[in-house]
Amino acid sequence: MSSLDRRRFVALTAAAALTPNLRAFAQTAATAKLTLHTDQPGPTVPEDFIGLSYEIQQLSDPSFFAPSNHGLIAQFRALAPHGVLRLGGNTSDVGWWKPTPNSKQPPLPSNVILRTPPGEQSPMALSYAVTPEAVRNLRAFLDATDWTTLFGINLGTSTPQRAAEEAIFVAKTLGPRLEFFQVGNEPDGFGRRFRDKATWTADRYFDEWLAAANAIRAAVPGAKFGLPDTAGNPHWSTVIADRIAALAPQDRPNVADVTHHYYFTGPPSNPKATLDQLLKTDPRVAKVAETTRAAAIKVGAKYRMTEGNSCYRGGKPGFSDVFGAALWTADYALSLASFGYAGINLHGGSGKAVADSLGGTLPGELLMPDPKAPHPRPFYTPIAEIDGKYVAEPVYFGLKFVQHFAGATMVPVDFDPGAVNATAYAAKLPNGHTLIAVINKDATQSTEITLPGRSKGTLYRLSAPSLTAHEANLSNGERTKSSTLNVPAASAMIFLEN
Ligand code: BDP
Repeated sequence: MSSLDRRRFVALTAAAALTPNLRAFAQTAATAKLTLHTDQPGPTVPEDFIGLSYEIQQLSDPSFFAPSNHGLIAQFRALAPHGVLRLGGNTSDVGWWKPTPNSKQPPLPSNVILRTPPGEQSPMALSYAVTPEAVRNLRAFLDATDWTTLFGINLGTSTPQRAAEEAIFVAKTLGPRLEFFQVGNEPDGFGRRFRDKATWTADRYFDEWLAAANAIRAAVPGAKFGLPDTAGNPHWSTVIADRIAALAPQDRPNVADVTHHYYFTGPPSNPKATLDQLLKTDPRVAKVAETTRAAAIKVGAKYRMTEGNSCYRGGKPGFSDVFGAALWTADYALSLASFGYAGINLHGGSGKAVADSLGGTLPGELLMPDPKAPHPRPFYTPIAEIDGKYVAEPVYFGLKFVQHFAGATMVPVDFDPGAVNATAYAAKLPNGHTLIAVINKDATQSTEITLPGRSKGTLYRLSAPSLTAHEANLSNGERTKSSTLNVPAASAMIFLEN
């Protein structure tokens, strides 16, 4: 089936499942109450808030992030005019820097205790080289997209000296396109693959990280860093912030961002991975935000969610790749904006790179009746490669929806949607115009809000035939003069006063 055929097929099957939505339209919408606290401005959403996360193993194919990859460049540009590409993932701790064609893969350092998680290929069987050509092409790709990058450096199976050698070339080649280095991916999980679980702690990690960061700083004056890039364990941010704050000012590496990851759930077989659960508000988000923010303030840094998505281990079919995940993305990204995050990077990329990050497979494929049927690989990717084309998936449109808030200052709201599962966010653009987003995650009930005094503007709607449709549509904007806005079940809307 071609990608177009596939789209048409899913659109038709989704249309057949439309009945609950139609029923909702027939009902009178529940009225929601929205109050904006314009006198208490919140955080400003950076212009480069929106980002994507890829396995840095993608660099093993220098033609991927390259100026010749026009289809991918077009998708990046259409998503955000100035986004952030994060390169990392599990593969960043098995890559090695190959400065010349004759360079040989270095031996494993003595502090590595290699483990192979059950059912996976050995981490080192999946190691690969990063070459100068790949980094040069990456620079040209970033120039073509007008994006910047967060560059992952191996901590799990490398040495400070090798980290510094790579960093010199990367910093020189990427220039202003490099935001910062991220040394080590999800170090809180190193006990599974690279270190002795019994003795591996946040302090041990920080000692190793500092040795690598200091080697990089000595070689690249002005180098900036993001850390700890943890999978879970938000208290690791507290530990590293205390350790950094205790260093003499001249000994402190320049920390740009305190970083962490977030997956709503996982693995794909987890019974919690249902749209119903995904579309509830997860209290963990606010808790992690609070801890991360406190750590960032302590070290004078920003904070960013550098890798995340709906379901770890590559995502789940019918969950990560459907419209429900787009509504989740819009809601989650706007909640991070209102908590003052510098940005969000949803994880994705090529099936091979993400499968390799997981020891060689995408377990979600085992849940498909026919794994050979065309599908996004990995399931959660914002941009899929299907039949040789780069296809924007539902979560991509969730991010694009939130891109409307770039540069705006969040305005706290009180929102009472009654019995409807909906959320709302507001902001003010630098020109003083108000933006309001309502995300109606309810599968059956529509909601209606009244906008006193702000009725002229443009509406952007994020919609699909149903929560389980394999598609999303983001409208280009329609004029409105009505002070009552109806947000149908399973859809989202932005009102832009103008
Ligand atoms: C994260 C890893 C990334 C994986 C992802 C996943 O950093 O490399 O691809 O989870 O499990 O833990 O999908």
